[in-house]
Amino acid sequence: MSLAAWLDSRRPRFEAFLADRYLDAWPASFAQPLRYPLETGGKRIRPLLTLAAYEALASDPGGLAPALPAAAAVELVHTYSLVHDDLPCMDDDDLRRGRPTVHKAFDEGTAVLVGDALLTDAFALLAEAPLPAEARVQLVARLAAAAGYRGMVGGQAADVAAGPGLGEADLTRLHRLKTGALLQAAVVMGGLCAAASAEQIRQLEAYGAAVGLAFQLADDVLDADQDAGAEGPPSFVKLLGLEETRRRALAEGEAAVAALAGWPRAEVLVAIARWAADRPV
Ligand code: GRG
Repeated sequence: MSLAAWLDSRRPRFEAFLADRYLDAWPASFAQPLRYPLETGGKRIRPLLTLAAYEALASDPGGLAPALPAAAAVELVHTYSLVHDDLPCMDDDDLRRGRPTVHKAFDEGTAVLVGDALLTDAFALLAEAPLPAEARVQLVARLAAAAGYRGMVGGQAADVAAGPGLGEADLTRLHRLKTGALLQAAVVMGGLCAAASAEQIRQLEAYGAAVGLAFQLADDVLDADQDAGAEGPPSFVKLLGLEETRRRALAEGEAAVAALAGWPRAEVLVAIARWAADRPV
């Protein structure tokens, strides 16, 4: 099956899983801001990675139900991070995905609360997933580590503290945490939902780390124009140049593919890795 056909069939099932969430919010006026950042057209790369890893390993991959809560939990954490990243005290962005950011569409206090609510709800979803208790505990631990100070928040702290002279090693470490940790967790969580072996989890970790770095290198290529100049953020393109950054993105994509060598059902994960390394959006 082509990646496009797989996405066309899995994405609606993921969207349907999230469709009614937060309609019961109280006060009722909180429902709209809670749903707004989930409905503004994200690529859903993280939850789709979770579902692809699950399908690569599950004994009955036809039913996605065991993996949908984990996929949604990862997307909720990603969405919270974007809402908080856009706040005036962070990146102070007015637009996200071409639409007003949450604090612009509503107000700053609401945006803080939306982020808080999405983050905490992610863990409620994992705790209630239709999986054995041990798997649910592993999912909670994996997502907490990837989202927190040893993962995305730590990477964001490094970014906030970063000066203009950041070297390649520190920039790589920053992005392994800020972007890579959650992408890697998304992949591994799909494996945990499928009761993957310890060896398969190690392979998914290697795949996820390489995809995470490829995704960020490709992001820097896509943002090369807008991030140019001394006042822009540190980036791989500034350190390595456009062509070398592109080359490394492709190399990381292939490293991800190599991590799954011999897997009989890795087709979609392979296609996603190659897309992440050379993506148009
Ligand atoms: C505020 C705790 C906190 C963390 C923020 C991830 C992050 C840390 C900030 C996002 C800013 C950014 C540009 C990160 C680099 C690459 C990245 C993660 C881009 C956004 O992810 P996509 O492309 O977004 O998957 P969509 O819109 O498709 O969901």
